[in-house]
Amino acid sequence: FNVSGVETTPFDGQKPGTSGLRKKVKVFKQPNYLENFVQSTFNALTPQKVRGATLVVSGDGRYFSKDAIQIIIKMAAGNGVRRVWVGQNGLLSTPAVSAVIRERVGVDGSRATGAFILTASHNPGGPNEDFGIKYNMENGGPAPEGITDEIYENTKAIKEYLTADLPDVDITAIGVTSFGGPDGQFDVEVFDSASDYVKLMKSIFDFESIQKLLSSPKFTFCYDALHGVAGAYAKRIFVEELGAQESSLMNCVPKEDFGGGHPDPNLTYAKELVARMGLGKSNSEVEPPEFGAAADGDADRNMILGKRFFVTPSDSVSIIAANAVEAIPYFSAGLKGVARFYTFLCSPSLFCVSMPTSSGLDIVAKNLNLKFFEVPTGWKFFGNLMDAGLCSICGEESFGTGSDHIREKDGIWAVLAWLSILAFKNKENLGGGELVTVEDIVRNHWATYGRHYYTRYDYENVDAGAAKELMAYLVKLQSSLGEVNEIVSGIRSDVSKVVHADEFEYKDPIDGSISKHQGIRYLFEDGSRLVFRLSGTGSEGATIRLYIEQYEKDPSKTGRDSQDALAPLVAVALGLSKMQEFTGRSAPTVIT
Ligand code: VG1
Ligand code: CO
Repeated sequence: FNVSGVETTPFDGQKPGTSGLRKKVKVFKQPNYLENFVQSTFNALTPQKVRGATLVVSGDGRYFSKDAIQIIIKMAAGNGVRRVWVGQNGLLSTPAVSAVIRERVGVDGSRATGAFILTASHNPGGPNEDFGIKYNMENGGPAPEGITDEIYENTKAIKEYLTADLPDVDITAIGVTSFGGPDGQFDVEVFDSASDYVKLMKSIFDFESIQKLLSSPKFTFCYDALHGVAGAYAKRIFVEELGAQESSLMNCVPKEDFGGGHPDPNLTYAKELVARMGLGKSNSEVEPPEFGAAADGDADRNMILGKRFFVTPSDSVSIIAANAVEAIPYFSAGLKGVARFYTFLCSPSLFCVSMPTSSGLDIVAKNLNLKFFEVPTGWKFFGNLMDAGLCSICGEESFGTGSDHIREKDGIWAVLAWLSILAFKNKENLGGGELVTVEDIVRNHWATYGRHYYTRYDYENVDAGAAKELMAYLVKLQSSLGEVNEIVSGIRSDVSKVVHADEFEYKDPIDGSISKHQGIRYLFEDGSRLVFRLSGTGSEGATIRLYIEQYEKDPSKTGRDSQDALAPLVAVALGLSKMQEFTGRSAPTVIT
């Protein structure tokens, strides 16, 4: 093949957000739009990461992915990349890409040093919906801010991109296609999307004990992939490896438009699962399963449900952390031997959460005598800590949970972690005795550690100017705690005092980099918190996120309905921020 430079001019707004560049498909389809971003990424990498390198290119299978993969293959060849690895049909979940970078060895013994992941995650897909792209580094994690800033700078000055005159490559069949170019051979290797990931999961969890649980008639299970890429893994893992019934899988055929739905695993969008689990307005006569879970489009998020019971993501990560050593071989002496166990006992900080996540894990960490880190929103901030051995279990309130087995959050891992805990707690109960349920585990956790009532209000697609003004107003307001407390007590006299307010700023303890403006926090005397921040994953307008949290230590008061318990704080948050006045919205788009 021949390589040529194609002249181009910059597009505005190609700044990667919390997790890559996400825009409407129509925006991505403009001539040179994707090409500019890909070339800007190549130009931001050191030459060894491009010339002669092996790159993974795949994603959640959303509309426009197949075209994008062909474009990127040609540009990779044009930029001197030696090999491109593609999951069959272009499918790889975000956690699987991370696993492939870290673990996979190619047919010719090669290893990958990076990946383009094609996904807009939980955003809808289809010709009128969203597409997205992000670059992951050789540790398997999202490019850090230093790189994404450079990519953005490059997009503002780009004049040319390189591409090769290759034919389209068949990505439906497993195998290697080779081409000869000016620098020698270029290969495209298409491989099974699931096997590397399945192998990794089997090395972390005790599949035999999970299989006993899943095959017990006492335990019923269902999993909803919301037509995202998780479907490509669910059948292999839950049905073929662990013996769940095929009928326990819902929406597990990946679709380009996610069946027209919103592939976001929460109580609003995972309607079918929510009904099947006996939550919401279902009045079905059928007894719900004991356990249900869902994933987002790229399978890095998870929602965990028990029978008629919702587990908040903040509780979920705390419970996994509190039970990990006992229930999951990876965290006990099992897998990595004494070294890992020793680290677990001695490391000063193994748990990490993003700032808006509830302080629940903080309390577990204190109980286990471990410190923990609080990072800004977005998984890219966990990577450095993990690489330095300072973080092994981490989570975000946004249905993201994971560990240092890879450098992305991992939806199926979270489900396997919960199944492991259930299997462990029910070791003796599967034959006779009463099943310890998801709800039992959560209520026991609250009894031991107290409960963090938690809710998030999202105001989606708000006018960007109005959202900025609201944030600016809150920044200004926080400088005078006296004024804040006057407003607070004027709204609800039963809410405690604000003792601290700030704009969250993070200094990475490993590379010293500083991330500013990561959300405005109001901290109350009784441990309650309000956090306001702007989303970095939307594709249109602005999304305001409001996080509301209240800690209850008294075991007799941990069983309340969370919206009831939080009502006073919600009123304070809305009043303090003048939410309706700024946004014109009397209610949020989504409550989770
Ligand atoms: C949201 C979540 C954040 C998560 C990010 C990517 O970001 O709040 O916790 O890491 O999505 O998740 P934001 O900036 O919109 O609040 V995913 O599953 O979209 O890769
Ligand atoms: Co996702």
